[in-house]
Amino acid sequence: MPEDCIFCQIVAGEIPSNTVYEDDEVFAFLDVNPLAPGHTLVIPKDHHERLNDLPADLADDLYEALHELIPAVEDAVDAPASNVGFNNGEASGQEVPHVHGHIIPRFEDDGGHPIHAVGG
Ligand code: DGP
Repeated sequence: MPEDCIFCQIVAGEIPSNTVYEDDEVFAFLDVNPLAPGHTLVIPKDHHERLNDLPADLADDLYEALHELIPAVEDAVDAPASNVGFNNGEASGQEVPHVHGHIIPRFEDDGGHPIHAVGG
C-alpha cells in the first residue's frame, strides 16, 4: 500500500473512521465532509487508483457491496433515493487516489443537483 494513501490508512485502522460495513475485500465508512446525512464511501481494501484499474473479481465484490449498501444507507437516513458515483481521475474531481464510490442520500426537494448537472 502507498504509505501516504489516506484510505489505505483508514482500512488499516491507522486513521479513525465511522465504519459502515466491512468484509474481506471491501470497506465502507462515512465521508468526513458529507454532502448529505449518511454520505458513505465504499472502497476496495486493496489500493487501486481508478475504478477501471480494478481486477474484474474485485469490481464484482465492490458492486455486490454497493448493491447491499445503497438501500441500507437510504433506509438508515430515511432517504427515498441517492446519487451513487465515482470520481475517476484527478480532472474529474477525484481528490483521493484510491477507488471510492460515493453513496449520497437524496431527499425530496433537497435543492441538490443530479449527476448530469456536472458542468452545467
Ligand atoms: P473525491 O473527491 O471523489 O476524491 O472524494 C473524496 C472524499 O473523501 C471527500 O468527499 C472527502 C472524503 N475524505 C477525505 N479524507 C477523508 C478522511 O480522512 N476520512 C473520511 N472519512 N473521509 C475523507
